Amino acid sequence: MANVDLSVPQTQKVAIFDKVGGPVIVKEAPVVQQKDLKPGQVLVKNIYSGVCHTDLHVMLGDWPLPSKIPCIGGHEGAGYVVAVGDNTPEGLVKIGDPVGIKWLADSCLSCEQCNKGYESTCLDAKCSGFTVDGTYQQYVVSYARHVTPLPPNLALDLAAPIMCAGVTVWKAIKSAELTAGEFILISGAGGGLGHLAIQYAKAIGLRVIALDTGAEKKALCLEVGAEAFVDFKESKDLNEDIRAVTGGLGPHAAIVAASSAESYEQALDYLRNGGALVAVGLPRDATIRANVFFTVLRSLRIIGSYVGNRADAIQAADFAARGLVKTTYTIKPLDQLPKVYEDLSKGAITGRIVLDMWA
Ligand code: 8ID
Ligand code: ZN
Repeated sequence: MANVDLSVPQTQKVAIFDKVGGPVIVKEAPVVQQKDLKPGQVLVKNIYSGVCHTDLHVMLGDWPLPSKIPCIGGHEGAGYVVAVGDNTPEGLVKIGDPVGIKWLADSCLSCEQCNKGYESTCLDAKCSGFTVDGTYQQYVVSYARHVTPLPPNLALDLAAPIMCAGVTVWKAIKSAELTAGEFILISGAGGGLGHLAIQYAKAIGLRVIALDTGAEKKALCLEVGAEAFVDFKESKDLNEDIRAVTGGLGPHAAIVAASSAESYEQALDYLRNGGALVAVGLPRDATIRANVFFTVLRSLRIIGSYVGNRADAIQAADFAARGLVKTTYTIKPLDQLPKVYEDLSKGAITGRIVLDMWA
């Protein structure tokens, strides 16, 4: 943290949209000052933010739930605490701490869902870049009890994408309840979530099959640990090609982390009996069609997995700090965000884009 200026200026750069569909505009805006923070809130000087496809869905109004308007998107932040609200409980954070800001900005921590560890389904959950302003700004108001303490040896540009892509796929993989040596298929494997999912799965001894398209994504997937790559655009018979690379029976689980509705279409077909479909990708107007007879007779499991809790985030960051998981990313300045959205919508981004909030 050497030489980081922890003072709080009056104004900052933000990327904001004020109607569904955009445009996203980069402009100067006020910084919330310490005296205006509520108890429990912290101000984070944000250094990097990953760009998740979720932010694009939010801006386009792809989902049945609308975001706040106007909205500053972003939920993969990494930076330093620069102010803490008066009467915030002691011991959670202090000025200068490196912290991550995830999608789940806050939850009540006292309801049944929170007590069981399902913090993301708390009815009082606040979501960065959706129901509260997010990380496409230089100074973010977040919540002391939910920011992620970052390992001091994890560089902030590597930490940022872990705060959504990393924690989400780590939780999703755990939800499938597999054993080392079993096959897991990652759909959307060359994207931000997918290429990290390959690495978390490999790190716990799973055998990974990557599903995506194009030579660049294939190269990345194989480089980060997939045993085989199936190209969903080239394949004449997806079901057969996936079964073939898993010794005939299909994977024990499929994490669907693609942003298209089509990616859900055949997922139940290519699973092994007893297999788990873990739904992660959130395309517009998508449905999982499950034949009841075969779901029962093949004992298939269909699991929805939504980000992760505080412990999942700490675990996910720990894998990254130990070098077991490393995001492949390109750094861009904040004012490039509209172009990044354009590329994301075309499926033209391999790995992640990380925005340098100060470039
Ligand atoms: O908590 C959650 N469930 C959660 C958290 C974070 C993100 C869900 N998400 C959702 C996002 O909202 C988005 O819908 O996961 C999805 C993927 O996010 P991302 O990784 O940030 O998106 P990306 O980098 O654009 O990667 C998507 C990949 O999917 C591939 C694309 O080629 C791209 O590499 N893909 C597509 I589009 N269709 C495919 C298909 N039919 C496919 N891969 C395989 N089969
Ligand atoms: Zn995300």
